[in-house]
This record gives sequence, C-alpha cells and structure tokens, in this order.
Amino acid sequence: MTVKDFQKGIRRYLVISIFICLTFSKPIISLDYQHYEKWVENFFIKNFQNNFNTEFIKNIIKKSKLKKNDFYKIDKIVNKIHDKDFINPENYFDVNKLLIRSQKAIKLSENFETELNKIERKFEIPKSIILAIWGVESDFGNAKLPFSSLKAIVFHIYREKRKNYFMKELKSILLIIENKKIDIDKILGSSYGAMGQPQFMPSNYLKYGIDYDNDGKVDLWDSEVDILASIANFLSSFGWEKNLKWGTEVTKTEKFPCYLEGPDIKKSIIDWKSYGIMPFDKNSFQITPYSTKTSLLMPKGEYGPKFLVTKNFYVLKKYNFSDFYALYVSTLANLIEGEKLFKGKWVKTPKLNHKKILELQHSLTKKGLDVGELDGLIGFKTRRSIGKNQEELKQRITCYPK
Ligand SMILES: [Ca+2]
Repeated sequence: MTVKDFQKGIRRYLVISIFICLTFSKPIISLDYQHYEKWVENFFIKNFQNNFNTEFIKNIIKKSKLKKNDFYKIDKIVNKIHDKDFINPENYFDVNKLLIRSQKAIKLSENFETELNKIERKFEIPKSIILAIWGVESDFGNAKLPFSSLKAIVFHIYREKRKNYFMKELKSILLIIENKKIDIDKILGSSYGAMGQPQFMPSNYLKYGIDYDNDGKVDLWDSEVDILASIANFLSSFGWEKNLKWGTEVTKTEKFPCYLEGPDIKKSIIDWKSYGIMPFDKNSFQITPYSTKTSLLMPKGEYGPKFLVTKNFYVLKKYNFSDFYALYVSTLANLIEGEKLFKGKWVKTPKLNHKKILELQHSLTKKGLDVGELDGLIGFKTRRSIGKNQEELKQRITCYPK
C-alpha cells in the first residue's frame, strides 16, 4: 500500500465515521440554559483574563449573556436550519422577488450614483454586483438584524459545534469592541454572528472592512458607503477580474454528460462550442475573448438552466459557498443592468430534505464516488456523482435527484 493509498483509506474511514456519527447520533435536543450564565462567566475568566483588563472582561461577560427567551429563540433557529428541507432552485429563484429587488437596487444606484461610480472605479467591481450582494444579504439594510453578534458567537461556542471557528471569530469581535470605535450594543447580526448589512463575520470585518467616509470607523450598520466599499473590497481581495462577466446562460444537448460540470473542468468558449455548448445570447460574451476559460454550471443538472461561468463566479462563491447564492447574485446583477432573466426553466422535482440527501451522499461514497463534504447539500461534486451513478445503472443521466 502506497502512502497515497493509505491516506485515501484513512480519508474514506473518516468520511464514513463522520456519516455514522451524523446519522446515528442522538437527535438534537435543546441546549440547557440553567448552567449557561455561569458557563459564560467561567469561560471568559478562563480564556481571556490574561489578555484584557478586569473591567473589560466584566463588561464583556455582561454583554455576552443571552436572556432566556433569546437563548431558546436562537437555539430553535439554529436547529431548524439543520432540520429544514433543502430548497430546490425553483423555490429559491422567486421571479417576483428578483424583479422587486432589482427595482429597489436601480433606485438606490441613482441615490448613490456618485459614490457608487467612485467605488466601482477604485475597486474595479461592477456596481450591479455590489448592489446585488447588499440586496441579498440584508434587503439593502431593511432586514432586521435579530441578535447581538457577540452573544450569537458565544452561544455557538457554548453549543460546541465548529468551536474552533467561532473561537477565532470571538477573538476578532473582541478586538473590534476593544478599539471602541463601534458601540458594543450596535454590533447586531444574524444567529451565526454575521454582522451588519453586508453580513461580515468579525474576522472579515477586520480584513476587508473599509472606512470609506473617513469618519474613523468601519460602520457596516449605518454608513451606506462603508457597506458598499467593504463588499467591493472583499471581492477585489479575492481576485475579481476587471471587465469579465460572471458568465452566461448556454444551451447544451444531453449528449454531453452533465457530470462534466464544475470549477475544475475549464475550457475556452471555442472548445465548449465544439462540444455543442453555445451561449444562449451570442452577444453576451461580446467583451469576453473566446479564449477565456469557463466552466459549465448546472445547478439543477438536466432539470434546469445551464451556464458557462468565469473565475468571477467563483469569487462570488467566496462570499457564500452555495452555487445557488452566487447564481442569484449574478442574476440579480444582470437584472440591475437591464438584462433579461435567464430563459431556461427549472423543472419541478420532489421536495428533498437534508437527511435524504445525506443518505444519498453516503450511498454514493460507498460506491467510491466523490461527493465532497457529507453536508446534506447538493453541490457540484454530489451532482456529478449522481450522474456517474445514473450512467452506471443505465438510467437517464440528469445529475440531480428525483
Ligand atoms: Ca466610516
């Protein structure tokens, strides 16, 4: 057995073990509030009393404790996310909502025209993309930010899921609070601690936050220009390429197997043409050279619209790893620019839940197929493995469960 085979074996073992833990572990029970308050006190004294002064720690302990009602509210939300149905794209891409959002964005782009033009030039990110992300993350600041980010992050450490990740975020949020530029009570966010209107986790706030209006603080709650510039800086830092569209809708025959989609299979637009994959709208790649490398994206396999996407699409996925998210932002940006919605239709398929998908991922893994993370979500690796399995079983190759 080579070292590689051994590593592969170990990986396989780990993947199966994780699945067994996920499937056969006890059902999720609500967390215990009784010991929570005491735990918060001990936790900060044990971990942070050497890094900060006593007054600061005392205040942090006070500000970290959720009231009983909020504690159970957040617990319920987090458990619901785990148990909920998987949202098929036909439900995610609500056309009316998309149109309403694009109209709101167009209005806002007029209100902030000068600032947006400057931000677009400075960071080299299209304003339509910046506005689309702002719209998706917080409905342009209209969405309620339900929790103190500090309280939410401490809650997740208490919950002991992804503890290391949340410990890192806690250290970042303590730095933000310590420099006293943003009032601790103003730092509101999601049930996972994502902060303000662009929903930045604290470590991203420190890395990518921009004080665009020069008032001495990065204000992602009330300063529209700080919000817009911070989103642009995030995308620019992850390598957004200037003058390159995120992608375009294409037509494809079923002869070309759907399991050849995904970011790791890149071809020039000319090469894709030789496989019978053509842009829907021939003008859509006008500013993109035909030698540009693109990947095929089929978010719902053969049951939905198909796209060729550039590296900029994968920059959007740095904001949120879901293909649906990145495609939603891209689609909204197109609408803001006055383009039409994609033409392909989502074929309705049966409702799925995360548990069912997890079972499917497990059975594919057992056959030696790569589904990526066992996460109960249908990413490109899971779609490809579904397609390969269908081919082996001599079924219609759709790359999506039905
Ligand atoms: Ca500012």
